Amino acid sequence: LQLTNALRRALERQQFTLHYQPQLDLASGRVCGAEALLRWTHPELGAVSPAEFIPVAEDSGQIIAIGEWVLRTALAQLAAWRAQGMPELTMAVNMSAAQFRHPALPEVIERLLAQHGLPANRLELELTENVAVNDTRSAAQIMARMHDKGVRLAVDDFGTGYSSLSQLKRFQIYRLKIDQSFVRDLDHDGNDRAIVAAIIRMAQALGMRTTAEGVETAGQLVYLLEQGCEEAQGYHFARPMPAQEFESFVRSQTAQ
Ligand code: G
Ligand code: G
Ligand code: MN
Ligand code: NA
Repeated sequence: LQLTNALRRALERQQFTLHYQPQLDLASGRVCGAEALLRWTHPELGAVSPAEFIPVAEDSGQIIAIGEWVLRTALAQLAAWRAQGMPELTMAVNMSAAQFRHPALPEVIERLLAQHGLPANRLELELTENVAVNDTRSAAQIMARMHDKGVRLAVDDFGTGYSSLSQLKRFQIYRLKIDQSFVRDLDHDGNDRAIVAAIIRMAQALGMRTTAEGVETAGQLVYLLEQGCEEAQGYHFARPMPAQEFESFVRSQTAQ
């Protein structure tokens, strides 16, 4: 309850910020995208993890307004980067189930893309497997509409939920994000190596791309490259960071 009340004021008191984690194209080694990650700093509670407050915001319905703020802020940032002449980037935004099911979402997204003159395929919506597959008809309709519009759909934390391959194909998923729990022990766990290889093969067979999450070592990166994974993110490259640091990171890379 304390958290719900504090959350209610968080938007108007501007306590939210976004951090951006670079996503790397493995073939070129270049930054090709950013994942927007929500941060909340409360004056007394300090930094509260989204893992803690997102479920609260979902239960209270506040996730709709918070999620819209995230979309608005992330797309405004992407537009600013384009205006500055930064290399072409994709912006990945995490969506919770309630937000994705909300009937106003397509209009919100279409309005924001139009307002900033952004091509729809520069936005990638990250859904968990359960949203992508097990959810209501409205979610399926929203996915179809987003896909028709050109917005990309990514399945986050892939491998930890329940999805059937036929459903994945039907929903026209653009990308599978391989959950970091399979990446963590890639250097020494044969089962994880087999699972990751199988996910990449399957994605290729279904015409989807893969992003590995939580890459922390050069060994993991080498294995992912060998297996044909297209993109990766993780502390090996960079942590989630404020927009200005993200810009410096991209500049230092393109200066090389
Ligand atoms: O970056 P971090 O470890 O703090 O993220 C924790 C969890 O919170 C992750 O599962 C991430 O997907 C989720 N998360 C981060 N930002 C957002 C957001 O803007 N919306 C939603 N729904 N989830 C988010
Ligand atoms: O659920 P989702 O994949 O959106 O959550 C991403 C979470 O993973 C964020 O909290 C982010 O801070 C965290 N993260 C990103 N890169 C790494 C990494 O290399 N190692 C670990 N342990 N966490 C990471
Ligand atoms: Mn994510
Ligand atoms: Na994930």
